[in-house]
Amino acid sequence: MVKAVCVLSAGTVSTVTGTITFTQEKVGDKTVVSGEVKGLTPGKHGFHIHEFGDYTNGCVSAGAHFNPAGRTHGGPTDEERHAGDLGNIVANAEGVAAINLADAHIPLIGENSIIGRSVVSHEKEDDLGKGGNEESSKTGNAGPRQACGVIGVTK
Ligand SMILES: [Cu+2]
Ligand SMILES: [Zn+2]
Repeated sequence: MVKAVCVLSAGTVSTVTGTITFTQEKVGDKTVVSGEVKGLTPGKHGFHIHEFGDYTNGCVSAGAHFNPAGRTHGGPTDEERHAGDLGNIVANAEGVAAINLADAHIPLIGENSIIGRSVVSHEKEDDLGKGGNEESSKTGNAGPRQACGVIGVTK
C-alpha cells in the first residue's frame, strides 16, 4: 500500500485550506481520496490534480491539469478527461467540503504516479468540459486557483 498526503494552502490569495489523503493498495487499484477543504464559498468548486509540484509563484506554478494521456478536459466519469480531472467538491453552508472518492486515473504507483504533483482547489464550478467554449475543454472554466499543495509520500 502507498499513502500520500497533500496540505492545501492559499498563500495570500484566499482563506481556503485543507488536507487530502490518498491511498492505493496495489497496482491497478483505484486511488482512494479523502479529506476536507475549508474556507470555501458554499457550492461547487473545481478540484484537480495539476502537473507540477511547484509553488514558486504560488498555485499558478502548478501548471495545467495532469494529463499524461493527452486528452481534453472532462469530468471524472467521462472517458475523455484529463487524468487529473476530479470534478467538483461541494462546500456546505459553513464553507466546508468533505471529500471521499475513488478514482482509477490518479495512481500513486508506477509511471503516471501523482506523487510530487499538486492538488488545486478553484474559485468556481468546473463545467466538466460541457461549457461550450474553448476554455471549457482546457480548464472547465473553474477560474482562479484558491489553494494548492504538493502531494507527498507519507506513512
Ligand atoms: Cu485545477
Ligand atoms: Zn482537466
